[in-house]
Amino acid sequence: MVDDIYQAMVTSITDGDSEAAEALARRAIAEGIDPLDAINKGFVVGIQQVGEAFGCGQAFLPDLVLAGEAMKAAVAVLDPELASRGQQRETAGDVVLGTVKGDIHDIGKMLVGTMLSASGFQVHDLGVDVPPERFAHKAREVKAAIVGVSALLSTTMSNQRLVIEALDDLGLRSQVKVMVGGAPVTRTWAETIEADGFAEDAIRAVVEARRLVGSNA
Ligand code: HCB
Repeated sequence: MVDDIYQAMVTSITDGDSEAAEALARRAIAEGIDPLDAINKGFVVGIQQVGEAFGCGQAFLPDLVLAGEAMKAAVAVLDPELASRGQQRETAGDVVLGTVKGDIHDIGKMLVGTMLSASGFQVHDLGVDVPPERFAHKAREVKAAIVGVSALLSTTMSNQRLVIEALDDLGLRSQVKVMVGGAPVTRTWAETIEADGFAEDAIRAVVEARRLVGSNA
């Protein structure tokens, strides 16, 4: 039953079991399960449960680390499968993506990057703990249409504003759209810092990115 495999995926993440997560991701591909469903109905549900348990003191930092590693192991298997579904499309635009300075969370950013690539965008992932100037210089180098900025901590959210300022400093603000996201980020916050776009998950990030480049690709 498909529901059983989704439940096993959830458990592999809550147990922080990278081997099981990787094996389940491979099984999903072998059984023809949509890789996006595997991520959203299985693995992401697991990481959300770990986050909630951490939030109310029922899980601890090592649990988060193990769950994060398991999540990455699964996504690493599913990523090429997702990307291959978008291979035939024309490039919809270049996107510079990164997690703000001071922040090392990268699972959500990775998913956004995967989905944008699968949807025809050329993604330049700068990784985590990225200084504002690095976003701006990379945007100039690749003539990016969009800069996607992730922040997972309420203490690092304000660095999204600094990325916008860094683009402004290089005279790029009118040419590059900024899309922000991350668990604590809201549309209201996006409007406050005058970002051009906001997305609460990787699927909506694709819709938002298409809107920002004015494309239906
Ligand atoms: Co981390 N952590 N963590 N963590 N962590 C959170 C984020 C808390 C909410 C947990 C809690 O308290 N309930 C919390 C932040 C509280 C706050 O500030 N409001 C927290 C904390 C406090 C910390 C540390 C400070 C803990 C400590 O050291 N005391 C520390 C921070 C270190 C640092 O960054 N300097 C820390 C560390 C870690 C790890 C390393 C153990 C691990 C990260 C592993 C990794 O990323 N490689 C980790 C994890 C896994 C989490 C939780 C459990 C999951 C985050 C995650 O991956 N979510 C998280 C709790 C939670 O969020 N429920 C917890 C799943 C992804 C799919 O969702 O929101 O990241 P997402 O991304 C979405 C969405 O936001 C959007 O699309 C994505 C895909 O659907 N999106 C974008 C994201 N970026 C976008 C950019 C765009 O342009 C557009 C859309």
